[in-house]
Amino acid sequence: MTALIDLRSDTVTLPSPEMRRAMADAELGDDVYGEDPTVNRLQDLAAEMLGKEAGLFVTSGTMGNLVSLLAHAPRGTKVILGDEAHIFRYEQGGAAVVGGLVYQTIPTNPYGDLPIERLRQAVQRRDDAHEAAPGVLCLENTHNRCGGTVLSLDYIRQARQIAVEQDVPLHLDGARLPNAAVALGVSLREVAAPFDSVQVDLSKGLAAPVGGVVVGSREFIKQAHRARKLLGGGMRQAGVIAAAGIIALEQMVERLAEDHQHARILAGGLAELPDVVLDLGTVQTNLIVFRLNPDRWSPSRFITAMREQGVLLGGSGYNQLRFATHYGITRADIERTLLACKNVLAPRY
Ligand code: TLP
Repeated sequence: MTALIDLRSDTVTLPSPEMRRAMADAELGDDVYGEDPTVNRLQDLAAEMLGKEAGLFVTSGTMGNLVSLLAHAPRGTKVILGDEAHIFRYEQGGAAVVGGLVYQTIPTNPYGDLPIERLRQAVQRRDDAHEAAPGVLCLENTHNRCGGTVLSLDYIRQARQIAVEQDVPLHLDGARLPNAAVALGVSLREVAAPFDSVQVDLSKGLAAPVGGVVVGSREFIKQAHRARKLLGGGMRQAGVIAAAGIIALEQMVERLAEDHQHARILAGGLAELPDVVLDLGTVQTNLIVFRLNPDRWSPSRFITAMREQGVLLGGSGYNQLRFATHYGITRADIERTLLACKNVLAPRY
């Protein structure tokens, strides 16, 4: 019996042998006292690689986004973000629940950017007692529900300009920022530069078992650190997991190119099969988001049929399906996945 090929998410990645060794050997202390040398090293490394003053280790991408929003925006102000943003769709409205913030969504373009004019209107400060004031503007790069699409540096700079004009902080949900940097062929620092704060996940394509980092100015990180404690995110000998995060940043960024290549190969073959609706233009990194002809397939029937062929994939929004390529997936796995898709969608050929 061959093992299942798990393409549900890049979160299923297991730590590399180097990570496991680093975890076993990590120097530890109590991080609530700021005394875990490995956590401190990870935070400094992340800040350096992303070109910001300071960093903070967090338990997850969700916590990274939430502490950022809480640190930036006073109660009663608006979180302005896309209607397909992970923060809006998948994080339980945490900023409203915990921080008394109001979400204002903007329709998302198919490749994950938000129309610039809508963005300008949303962040406009008006002297009007009816309205909640803008608190923070959020972008997502790469964009999960749009299929791992990458925001251009030019677009990000335009958004930056608008945020600066209105004095509204700009936050990036950069859960997959390293994928964006590799796809653009630039450094992490360049993608992060226009943002006041960035959260980057270590446990997705970079394959660490747990956690993410938030980076920004020293003052911002001070506030984010307070918010992390409020949320119960003050971990003690957290260096055990931070050690894997260091390896993730040092060793696992460049190899994302391989995941992107695997995604292109898989998407190219998939798009040729009957009943598949897939815009290959969206396949810019490691995610493939597609639909099937709804007259012939429900997403759950396809997921079940693929499982019987030994391949796991997931849903991604209404009637959409998703494959995610990642560390541990080989070219042979991609060929096997394509064969499984053919067996399910075009059994006669
Ligand atoms: N995304 C997960 C699921 O929650 C959908 C996945 O499998 O893709 N921002 C973005 C853009 C994300 O894709 C995710 C996770 C998060 C934030 C949250 O990260 P975690 O799961 O670490 O809280």
